[in-house]
Parts: sequence; C-alpha cells; structure tokens
Amino acid sequence: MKVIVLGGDGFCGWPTSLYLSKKDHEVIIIDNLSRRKIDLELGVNSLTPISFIDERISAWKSISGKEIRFENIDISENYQRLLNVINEVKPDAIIHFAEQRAAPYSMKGSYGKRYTVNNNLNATNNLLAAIVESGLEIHVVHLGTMGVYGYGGAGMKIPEGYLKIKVTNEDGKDISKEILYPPNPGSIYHLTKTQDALMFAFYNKNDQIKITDLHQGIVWGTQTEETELDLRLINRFDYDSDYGTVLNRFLMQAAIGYPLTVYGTGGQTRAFIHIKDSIKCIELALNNPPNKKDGVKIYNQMTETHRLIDLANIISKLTNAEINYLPNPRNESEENDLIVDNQCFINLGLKPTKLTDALLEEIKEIANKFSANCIKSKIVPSSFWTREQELRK
Ligand code: NAD
Ligand code: USQ
Repeated sequence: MKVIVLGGDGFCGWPTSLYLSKKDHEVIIIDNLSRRKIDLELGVNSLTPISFIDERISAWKSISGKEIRFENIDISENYQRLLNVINEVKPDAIIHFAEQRAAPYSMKGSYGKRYTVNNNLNATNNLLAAIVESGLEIHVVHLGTMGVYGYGGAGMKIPEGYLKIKVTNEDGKDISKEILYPPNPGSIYHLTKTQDALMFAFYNKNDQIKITDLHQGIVWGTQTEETELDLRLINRFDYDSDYGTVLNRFLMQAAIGYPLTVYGTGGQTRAFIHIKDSIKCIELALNNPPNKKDGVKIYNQMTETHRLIDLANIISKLTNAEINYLPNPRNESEENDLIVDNQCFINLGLKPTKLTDALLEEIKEIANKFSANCIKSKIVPSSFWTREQELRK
C-alpha cells in the first residue's frame, strides 16, 4: 500500500511510519515539525533524546534498507502543497495524526485555544477538500479520541460511534434511528475532535470519502520493535504538564523520586492503550477499509480502563513512590465510571498488551534510563481551565 502519514514525526506517527515501512508499505511522512517548535516555546523536551527527522529517516534507511520520504508541509495552511503531494503520490490511504493534541495546551489562554482550533479544523478540512479535488479514492484513517464523549457512560457502555435511539413522534408512533453518539468535550482540543467527526460525516455523505475514525484512549509506553533498533530511532516521551499524559508522567515521576501528581481525588476513570497496540489497531483499520457507500466507520481504540488513583497505587507499590494530591487544574468530574465497547478491534484479532505486565519494563527501559533529562520545574501544572483555578494555584 502507498500510505501518507500526516504528523509522522510525532509520538504515535513516527513508530507507525516505521512499522508500516518495515511491512513493505511505501510511506510518505508529511509534518510541519510544529510539535518540536512547541517544545522550544514551552522550554520543555522529550525525556528521550529524539533525533532530527532527517537523521531518523537516514538511520532507518541504513538499518532497514527502506526509504521513507519526508515533506515539511503545514497542512492547515499550505493546501496547494498538500494537494500536490496527494496528486503525485496517489496514496491508497492517508493516516491523519497531524493535530495539536494536548488538552492543557489548548486551554492555555486565548492563544492556545485559537491555535488549536485553527490548526486542527483547517488541517482536517484541507485534507478532506484535497481528497475531493484529487478525484482519487483514498481511505482516511483519523486518530480521534475517547474524550469526544466526556467519559460519562450515562450508565451504559459507550458504543462504537453510533447510538440506536427510539423517539415517539407527534402521532404517537415509535421511530427508531441511529445517531452519532452525543459529544461532550472537556477541552478545546477535545472540542476540535468532535467537530472533526461532523466534517467526516459530511464529506462521507456528500463525496463518499472512505473514512475510519479511531476514538483512541490515552496512549502509554514509548518504544516499539522498530524504534528500539537504534538510539537514533527512539520515540518521544512527553512528561511535562502540558503534553505528558498521566500514566507516562507517573512512570517518570516514580523514576526520579517525585511524588505522583494526582489531580483532585484521582477518581477520574480513563481509557488506555499501549503504543504497540495503537499501531496494530491502525494496521487493522488500514486493512479493513469501509466501502464507499458505508458511513464513517468508528472504532473505540482502547484496551483497558483505570481510575487514576488505582494506577498511582500500582506504581507506588512497584516503586515506593509517594502520592501527592494536587488541586485539579482542569474542569472535569472528580469521579466517573467508564465502560467502553471495543469489540470491533477484538473481533479483528487485536491481542491487548496488559498494562500490569508492561509497566516495570517501561520504568526500567525509559523512565530510569533517561531520568537525567527531566526538567523538574516543568512537572507542575501550568495550564488552567478557568480563571478561578489559575488564581488559586
Ligand atoms: P504529537 O503531537 O506527538 O504528533 C502530532 C504530529 O503532527 C507532530 O509531529 C506535529 O508536528 C504534527 N502536526 C501538527 N499540526 C500539523 C500541521 N498543521 N501540519 C503538519 N503537521 C502537523 O501527537 P501524538 O501523541 O502522536 O498524537 C497523534 C494523534 O493521535 C493526535 O491527533 C491525537 O489527537 C491522537 N491521540 C493521541 C493520544 C495520545 O495519548 N498521545 C491519544 C488519543 C488520540
Ligand atoms: N492527570 C492527573 N495527573 C497528571 C496528569 C493528568 O491526575 O499528572 C489526570 C487529568 O486530570 C485527567 C487524566 O489524568 O483526568 C488524563 O489526562 P491526560 O493528560 O493523561 O490525558 P488527556 O488530557 O485526556 O489527553 C490525552 C492525549 C490526547 C488524547 C486523550 C485521550 O493528550 O491527545 O486525545 O489523552 S482521552 O483521554 O481518552 O480523551
């Protein structure tokens, strides 16, 4: 398959690109390197020493003998260059990772909100408009998020995208319908993903674009078989309070003896998936495109759910780390149940990596090994959902 990977220099995109290249797919990465620029803007770094994109690509060539092409394009701004690459490459599929993905960064004042909306919505719309203009039949695989639903299951399993409803009309007749599961975003970032979903529904209805939207949980872990082959291929590991996600942050904190930063009571339940399973799911999605006339195919891409305090306790038992309850910088429920239907990927053959089996290796191989790179002052929260929360910090 010829696959364009939008955002292929990022945490999920880089190991996905290597995996697909190893499997003999022709891979073209498009990325504007904005994630690396945001590191500079925030004065933070990946815990792992990531190489420049050119060095990554030439290291991969020398190790595997395989070429990955790279194009530095801002897909939210440079529509024509995006269209030119699509027309020239004629890909079978495009994987879309290229969005600003940190909820805290998207709530960091008006700049973060405006940048996230402009970047993410224009990126998705430009991609869809370019596919229509190219006239090519291309399968779009988009990385969305579990957070589009706000994590509240309303006492039921969160279904894979669609909800069957029954309403009684004015004549007293019961009408059955299937609708998109109602969105309930908890940050500007999550809001952009709910709006992506509407764009997908529209372009699919109007132009029959084949789209798979993967509603992914929090990705944890760092390395894959491919990124482990050479230090120049190592994947990024974010630990700062804007981009670091909760489980990876806890692992790094345990490694440097920093008390685990549980926001609020820790009663928040979230969905998780290991980076290796995330890539397997993307491969399964690529191999199972919907038909042109089908609606948008939506999968819940997660393997397990945990309360944050339970995760903190597991890590604390493994490492003796202390737990520190911080005032929550976010506007979110203190406690929630989360039951998620993930049967589609299980039916396609996904064999989940168990969190409890892989935690220790992650602490040893990444968090401990690179702990000296941690800038401790970047661990405490620096983005607040409301003015009141910012004032009480
Ligand atoms: P990341 O920030 O590490 O990678 C995103 C990449 O896209 C970066 O390399 C960035 O430079 C690039 N990019 C952003 N805007 C661009 C633009 N306008 N033009 C070209 N390139 C652009 O993020 P990630 O963790 O790899 O996440 C990838 C996708 O997966 C995101 O869309 C995110 O919403 C989704 N996702 C991530 C997680 C997670 O835990 N990391 C969980 C669920 C969903
Ligand atoms: N949290 C802590 N302590 C920390 C960091 C976070 O208690 O040190 C809490 C947060 O308050 C929140 C939960 O942990 O309740 C998850 O936070 P997170 O930063 O790990 O994840 P989130 O902001 O939801 O975003 C991440 C990715 C995003 C993806 C999303 C999937 O950055 O791109 O879409 O996970 S999901 O959460 O399923 O929506």
